[in-house]
Amino acid sequence: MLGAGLWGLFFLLMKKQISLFVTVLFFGLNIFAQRESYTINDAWYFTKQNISNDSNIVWEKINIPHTWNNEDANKFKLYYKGNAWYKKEFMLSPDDRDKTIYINFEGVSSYTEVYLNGQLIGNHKGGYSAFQFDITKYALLNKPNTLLVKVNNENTDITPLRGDFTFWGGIYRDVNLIKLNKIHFKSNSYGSNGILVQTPVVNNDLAKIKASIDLENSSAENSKITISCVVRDKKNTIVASQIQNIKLKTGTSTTIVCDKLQVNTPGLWSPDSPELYTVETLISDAKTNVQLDRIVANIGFRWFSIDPEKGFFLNGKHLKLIGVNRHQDFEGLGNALTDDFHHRDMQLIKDMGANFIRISHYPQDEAILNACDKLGLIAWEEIPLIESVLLNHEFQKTCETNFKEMVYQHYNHTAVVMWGLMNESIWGSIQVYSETDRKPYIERTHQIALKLDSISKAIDPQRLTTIAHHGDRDAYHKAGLCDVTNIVGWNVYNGWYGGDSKGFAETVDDEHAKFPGQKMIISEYGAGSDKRLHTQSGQSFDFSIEYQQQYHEAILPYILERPFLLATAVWNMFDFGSANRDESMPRVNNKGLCYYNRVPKDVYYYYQAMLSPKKVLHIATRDWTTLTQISAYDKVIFPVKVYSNCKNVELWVNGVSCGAKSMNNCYATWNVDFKAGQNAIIARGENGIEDVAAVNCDIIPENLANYGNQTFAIGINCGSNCNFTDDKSDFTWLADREYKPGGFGYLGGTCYKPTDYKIGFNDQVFGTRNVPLFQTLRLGADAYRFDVPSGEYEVELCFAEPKTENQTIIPTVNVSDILINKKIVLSKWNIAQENGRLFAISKKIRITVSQGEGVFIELKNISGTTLINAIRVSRI
Ligand code: GCB
Ligand code: CA
Repeated sequence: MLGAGLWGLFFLLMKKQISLFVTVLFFGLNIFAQRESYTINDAWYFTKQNISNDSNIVWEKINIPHTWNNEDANKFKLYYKGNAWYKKEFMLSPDDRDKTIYINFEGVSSYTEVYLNGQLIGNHKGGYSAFQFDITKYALLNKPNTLLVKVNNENTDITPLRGDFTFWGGIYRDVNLIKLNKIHFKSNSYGSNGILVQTPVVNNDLAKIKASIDLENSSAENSKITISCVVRDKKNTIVASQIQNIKLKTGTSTTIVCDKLQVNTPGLWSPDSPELYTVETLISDAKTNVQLDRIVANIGFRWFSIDPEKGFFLNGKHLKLIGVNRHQDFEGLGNALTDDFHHRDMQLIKDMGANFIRISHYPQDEAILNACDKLGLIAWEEIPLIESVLLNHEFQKTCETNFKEMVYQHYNHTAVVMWGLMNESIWGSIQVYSETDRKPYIERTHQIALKLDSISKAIDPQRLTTIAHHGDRDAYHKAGLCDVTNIVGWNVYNGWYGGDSKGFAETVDDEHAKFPGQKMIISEYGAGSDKRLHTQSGQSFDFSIEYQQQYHEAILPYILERPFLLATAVWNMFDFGSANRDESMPRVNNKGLCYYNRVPKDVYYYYQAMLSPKKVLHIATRDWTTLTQISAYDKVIFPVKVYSNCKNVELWVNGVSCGAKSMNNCYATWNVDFKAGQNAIIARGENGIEDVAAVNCDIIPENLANYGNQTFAIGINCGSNCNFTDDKSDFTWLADREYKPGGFGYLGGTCYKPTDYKIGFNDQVFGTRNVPLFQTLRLGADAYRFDVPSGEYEVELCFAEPKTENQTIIPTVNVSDILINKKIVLSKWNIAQENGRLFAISKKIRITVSQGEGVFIELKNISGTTLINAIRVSRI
């Protein structure tokens, strides 16, 4: 079926060769008056000063991508949100006289005003989509053009109004100059490139392609043009084409449709085989055949369906979608990233074995969408309509515009299967307003959802719509928000924000039983972890690496057992910046399967072993390579876990086999003997696959007398189940423990737990890097005792009093006498009175320990309760 179209094209190409020869002779190389597009990221000037009032402007010379928050938002909740200015000079050549010139911004956060040579040429609301302006009539040839861009990241009337991530301000994606022939593909006002490709029919035998093409003639003459659409397969062979001749009057634009394109027995696109075709669209002069404009899009052929019981089907086959959410920022750089960062992220996601990505919570760089197409990752993309809305009409309009921008700009990406309308959309309204006051907000949210859904169906009828809700399920059902979209997404945090991981299964089963027709995605689930915190008895909200592993090892099997969960996405693939957040790593949300700098955590390999078709064998000790353990012997028994999709794995430690184990849920754990110092671990699976790791072990004797004359230091992380390691000094503070004669630990008291699922408090403690050490504390302890040998010691007592608000467990005034070996060292000690709250206090006291007395630290309560956050006893 290489019908008339192809022959037509063949002749066209033949003819073009001849005319090409002719025209080259006459006009030189200028005849390829095609689009020219290049970045203008270089040598901009930046200032946060008010350039209209201030006469002493200090401009900083920078390159784009750029954000002005890469330093302050990593430190402060109140990072700079306000206006800033960017300035850039660029030249155009006299040859640009006959061209239409656009300036294109791929992403500016989040309100932008663009001035060229002193004139306002346009503005844009929204920090995550591209926009462009026609600058032809303002541009100067052969003279410097001055571009001035005002940017603001306050988001007072632009979504997101709120959200658990940093609103990095700046021109943080590429800026392009695009020069077009006067006759060209015309971008619509939502930043499409002028060509929208659909596949209205795809099956095993046939794929039909429909391209809708926007054209503009801004030349002075009426013209006759030829539009050709050519589809090529992966070997670059032409498989379909269509040619149309049209007349386009001067000063007009039009839309034409190419819908005669079809491919027999198409190679289908899927995560396992992401086969892509190209659609090349050309405008040429009908008389001379000179090419005027050209755009090439990638396209894949696939079809999909969803079923409330059976889940997702791609190309007629069941496909469980399992993947991750992705935020775009990177440690120390904010959102100002080049494409190589985006490529690496997507490769990491693919290599983990995921087949699904929720591009959250906003449209991302074109590079992300390209990677999804090429790597085979099915995508959900959404706009950042998060937590709350404004009631005014203008706000709604902006949301609609941002939504259309996303759909039009990423329309041609095969990977995208669903458009997300909003995230946890009424959570903020519930938090902020009373039951009655929130009503109009919830109603407006519903109204916006209906509108966005209808926009999606009108522009892009083949794709599905979806939405992500938080755990207050009744509220969303009551609001009608579960009845708008094709799919309903739930962010389910049992096992983290309350309850345990079993609750995850209960929640989704309950929802499914109540609403059996609902097509359900788990749009988020996750747990935080901090590389400095380790335990052998993890619990929710301790931020230990081990609890996060345990959580995911429990949840993923629940997901796999439930076909009605058509897709799931871990929150989050990467740790990310969230300036409002305190917790163990202030300014960071640490629920990533990888660290903020993209190094995978061990738990990444659990997913890889479970999901990836390739052989995986990973000794899961990389997050905890320096152990400090207590032992009565010269060795410690320590559980070593291996993640693997091998059947059996044998483990060796220091050259001795610990035996082979069969993998269950893609892991097994060996209790091995570690000696003090370096320990070498080897794991071997089938077919010669092996992994090698090293763990350094420091042993603290159970009986401290065994230290003899050695120098040593023992730290206790009071009120915590976790060891805490200072990642700069490498010193480890051990999990709190009860005193046993000969050893060390507390006498009396309780561990501070504000709720049954949290340990310690989450507010930031200032004056320290070691925030988690100070967030956990022991309440009402009578004493700590260390049965150390006699000698000279330094005792360090660490305190941080929590803030008074919501103080249900700890009294607000706490005064105690603190004694060491019966001598008062801190009398009538009132931490908050002397130092304020949420501040790290360390008192170091020198003492001489004589025979048999050890270090006996008494906390004698005067009023309120005694509290202590950490203790270190060091021999000097
Ligand atoms: C959510 C939000 C997401 C947060 C996440 C969390 O439900 O949608 O933006 O970052 O929870 O970590 O709390
Ligand atoms: Ca502590």
